[in-house]
Amino acid sequence: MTDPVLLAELMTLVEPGKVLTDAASLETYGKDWTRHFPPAPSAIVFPKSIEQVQAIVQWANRHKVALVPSGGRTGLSAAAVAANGEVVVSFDYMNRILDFNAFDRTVVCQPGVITAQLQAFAEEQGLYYPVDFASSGSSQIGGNIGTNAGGIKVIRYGMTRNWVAGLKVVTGAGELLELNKDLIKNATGYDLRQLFIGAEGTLGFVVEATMRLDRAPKNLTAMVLGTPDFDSIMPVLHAFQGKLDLTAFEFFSDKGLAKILGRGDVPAPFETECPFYALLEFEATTEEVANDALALFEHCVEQGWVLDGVMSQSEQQLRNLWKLREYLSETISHWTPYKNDISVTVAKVPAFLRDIDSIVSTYYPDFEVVWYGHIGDGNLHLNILKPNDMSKDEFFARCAVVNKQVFETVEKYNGSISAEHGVGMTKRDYLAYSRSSAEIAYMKAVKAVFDPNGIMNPGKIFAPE
Ligand code: 2HG
Ligand code: ZN
Repeated sequence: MTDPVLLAELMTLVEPGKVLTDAASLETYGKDWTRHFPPAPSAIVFPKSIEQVQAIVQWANRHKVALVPSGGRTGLSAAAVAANGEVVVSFDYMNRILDFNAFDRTVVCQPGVITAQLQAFAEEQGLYYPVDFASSGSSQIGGNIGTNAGGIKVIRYGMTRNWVAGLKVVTGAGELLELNKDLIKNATGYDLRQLFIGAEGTLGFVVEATMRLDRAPKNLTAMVLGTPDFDSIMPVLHAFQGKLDLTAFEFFSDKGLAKILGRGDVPAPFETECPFYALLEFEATTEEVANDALALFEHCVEQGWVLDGVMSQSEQQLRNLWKLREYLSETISHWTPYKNDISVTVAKVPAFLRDIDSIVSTYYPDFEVVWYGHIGDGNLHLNILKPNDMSKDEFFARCAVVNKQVFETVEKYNGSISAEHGVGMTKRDYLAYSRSSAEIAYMKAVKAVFDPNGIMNPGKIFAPE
């Protein structure tokens, strides 16, 4: 869409200066954190109101122009990449918190509200917004809803889905819908709100979201435990979960730790070197809880599941321990990693990881492989690092060859090819490993209902027809 007449019409729908076509803006707003697809949007538009979003969608329908939603652009599946001349709709100027209801503990957000902004707002009210991840400083609520973002607290609080009380959406047909009206109980048929959560902008735009808050956690305390092998991590999880309400249970490998320590700004948890590390967190509400945690630690050492460990004694130590896990994705991004974000049910994790690990060591003998993830949710992040002397294209091509084996294993274990990063463009060709053909046909039919002209983020989730 480079037609100047269409562009001029688009400009009349928003405030002056809120359509950009300069090369730097196209490059910036045309992509997310993935590096597979070169951005090539034709324009970026910044609506400031629901009415303007509706006008943009109606304009796109009239002229059959494809639209790509854009939030904080921290996605890892190229769902917010405009690689084919689309118009990017950025929510940067719809970034206000509109209302707070202390009784319902709900906050009405425009889609461009940054996750950390909502977290800070909740804290000011003595409450808590529990969906958290390393990119919370730039990711936006609309994007979190579009991808049903997960992160590091899912084991206790679930995914974004659990915290959406109500939504206003503009469908691909240009209609404004108010979904669920912020109700807790609402047994009136299909819950269309849930359909828009995780839809990656393929059905319409989220233009307002009422988010729930929770009580603030008390005295969060973290432990980092070193294990002699991967198989020891799951009994540690089982032992701690049997006694404590964990708010997180994460893991990372020695290679991941080495990369973090290589930064020079994060202290090592302890001296003993271990192949794997678990990071767990709980609310140490009483001394008894803290003593229970220490007794569990000793039990795990006696069983041979844990070689060494540390428990945070202050907020500063808590923050430092979290850096070991939270800084991983950003730290290894310098090696242009090839990413997989796969999941199985928790009980299947050890056998599944063994199978995947043997594929990885057979096919990638010379590549550095960094494992980490939300192991308490059955979610593994498999990152293959690019050797310095290999081109990006050759590296991605070599990694892609192994996808078949990896995803066949995911299928064998009834798992997911994308646990929390979404499908976007990077995983769309592999959807059939996680969803049956009948299911995919129903999904496409649902899209056609909300987006009859196929203008909403085409080529995402499903390959273009
Ligand atoms: C995380 O858990 C994010 O840190 C990013 O989901 C995962 O970089 C990754 O592979
Ligand atoms: Zn993750």
